Amino acid sequence: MSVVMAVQVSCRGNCLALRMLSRSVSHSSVSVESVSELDSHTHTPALFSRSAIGTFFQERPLLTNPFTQDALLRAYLQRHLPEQAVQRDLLLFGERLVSEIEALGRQCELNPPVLQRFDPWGRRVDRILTCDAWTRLKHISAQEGLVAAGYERTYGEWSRVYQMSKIYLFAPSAGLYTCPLAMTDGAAKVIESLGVHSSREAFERLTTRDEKRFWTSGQWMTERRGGSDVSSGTETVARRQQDGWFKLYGFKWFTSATDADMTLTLARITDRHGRSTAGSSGLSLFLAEVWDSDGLCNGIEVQRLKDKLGTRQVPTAELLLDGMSAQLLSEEGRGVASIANMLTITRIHNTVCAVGAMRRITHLCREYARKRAAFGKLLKDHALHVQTLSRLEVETRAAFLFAMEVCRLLGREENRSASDRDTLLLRLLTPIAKLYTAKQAVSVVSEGLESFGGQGYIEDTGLPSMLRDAQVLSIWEGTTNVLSLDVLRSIAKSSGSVLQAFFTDVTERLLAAEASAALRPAVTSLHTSLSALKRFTQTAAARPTGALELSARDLAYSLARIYMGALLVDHAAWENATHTDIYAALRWCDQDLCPVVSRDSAGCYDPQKAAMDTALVYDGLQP
Ligand code: UCC
Repeated sequence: MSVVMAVQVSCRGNCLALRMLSRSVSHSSVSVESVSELDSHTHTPALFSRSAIGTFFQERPLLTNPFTQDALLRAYLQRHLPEQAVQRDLLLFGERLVSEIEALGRQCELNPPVLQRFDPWGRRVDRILTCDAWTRLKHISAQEGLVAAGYERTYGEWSRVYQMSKIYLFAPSAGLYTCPLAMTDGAAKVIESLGVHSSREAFERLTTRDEKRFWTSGQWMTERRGGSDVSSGTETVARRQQDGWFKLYGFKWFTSATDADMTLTLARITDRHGRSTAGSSGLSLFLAEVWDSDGLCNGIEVQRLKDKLGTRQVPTAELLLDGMSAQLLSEEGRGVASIANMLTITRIHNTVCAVGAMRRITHLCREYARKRAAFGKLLKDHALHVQTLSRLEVETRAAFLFAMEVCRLLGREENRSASDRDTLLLRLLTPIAKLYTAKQAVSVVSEGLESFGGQGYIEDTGLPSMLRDAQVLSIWEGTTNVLSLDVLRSIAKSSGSVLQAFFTDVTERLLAAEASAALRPAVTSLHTSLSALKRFTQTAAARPTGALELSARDLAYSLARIYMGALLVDHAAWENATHTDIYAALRWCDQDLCPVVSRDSAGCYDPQKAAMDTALVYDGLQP
């Protein structure tokens, strides 16, 4: 059928549908199906007609001010940061998210970046072209102080909570602009902690609210040999120049938000014979501006942009560094330890963005359930449906409190008000929060999409991109297993002090909540799990080689679940807590809070089981 015919048929169909609507309205006992359309010539029932489309359209879930909708965020701030100025700023920011930012984020999804390799006259330019909305989001990020607020420290030790509350609200509307912001924040943190005088201008630009001066930073760590094993995977070399600067040569396999103004990257400094040191101790940290004053790459060839499952809004590129001019930022050979500060910040951003995604989908789901009817009533009146949403809510609340606690600890450290215990907890909890909330985000967003039925699978609702974008959260900035091993690293490096801090902190929170009879089942369950975990960790050192590594992921999960339980209980024991706060704490503690002990009892960390795991995985594999 031609397009014209299709339009004509469609118009006729619409007229018929209108006629039928008036009939079905005036004779309400007559259903649309029973007045089935008769072909006007043959008087036979038509198998399909325009009228069959009907007049019903599902209402879309509306996004309203995400700050005013968020009971837990508001209660948390009321408890810890009840500043009028913060409330006002978040309220206005919430309005701006709905009226302006949400649409920009969507435009970024629909207009992904492209690589312009040559100019019209054949000159190699390697420009990464992003849409106007992406640029606008950069300006808004500066104006709103999304990085700056972390460094202005207006609210002392609560400054990070304030900043991250904004990132949390921003993330699900921001078309992944949170990615460059995370790295920008991380770069500012590295420069600040190294106190490097020569990069003061860079620091000032990364942390300004002036949109014209604002810079974003990249973080180029990943090379072809591996994104996780940075120490042996980094092949890029740095040749010292006479003026003290360096020229970098190498291949960066994944660089995110490559349109950034500057970047931090690792390379091996060569001696005059071209030799360099292998391993972690051979790596140094460099700062480089990405573009020169003519907008041309600084000794960089963009090989191609990556074609990704999600985060399509973000330009992610493969780069050949062919003499990139850079300045040494860290001490020689201290690259990994120096960039670890950046990893802490980007992992915290990752956590906050994961919670932001969970919060957005839970809000959309509950909104939709008030509008969508099935089986004769609204979804919100189906107990099973609401039970499912309530479980998502519990996950989101636990994740929110965890994320905010890590931000609070970071704020205390930066405000120089952190106790030794705070510092130890920050080191231990950062990788745990990142790895656990990333997994939660994928599962909560996926379940959330399901609650929209088929609509959750339809691209132009904007819902599928939420799932695609959530999937990266457990990959970049350290996969779940790499971070689980980082938890072991933090335990080993502190000779177990991070665990002591953990046990003391959880115990104190539980003791403070013991007076509440309503919370007793949760508190008891947490005490039991905590004791079991303590026993496990006390015997861990005596286990056969390899057993500890096998338990690393379950250990991280156990630490996460117990800590999140303690935070939920702590929040629910607050004098202004509500019944829902108590209920959320109880429901969280229904689950196995200490899987490392359950799996240990089942013998999962026995080296013989590792051999069985291998046999199972490779069962049937042909050579
Ligand atoms: O770049 C990427 C994408 C960018 C997009 C960012 C946006 C994210 C936010 C989004 C929001 C929506 S993805 C690439 C990310 N790559 C990684 O995350 C690397 C993963 N690999 C690791 O984390 C590894 O564990 C390494 C590289 C840190 C391990 O290296 P080594 O050399 O094997 O580690 P060592 O030898 O154990 O540690 C070297 C030093 C030690 O300090 P010293 O020398 O003083 O003893 C460690 O204590 O580094 C220190 N260190 C740390 N310090 C290692 N890890 C840490 C840590 N986590 N915290 C503090």
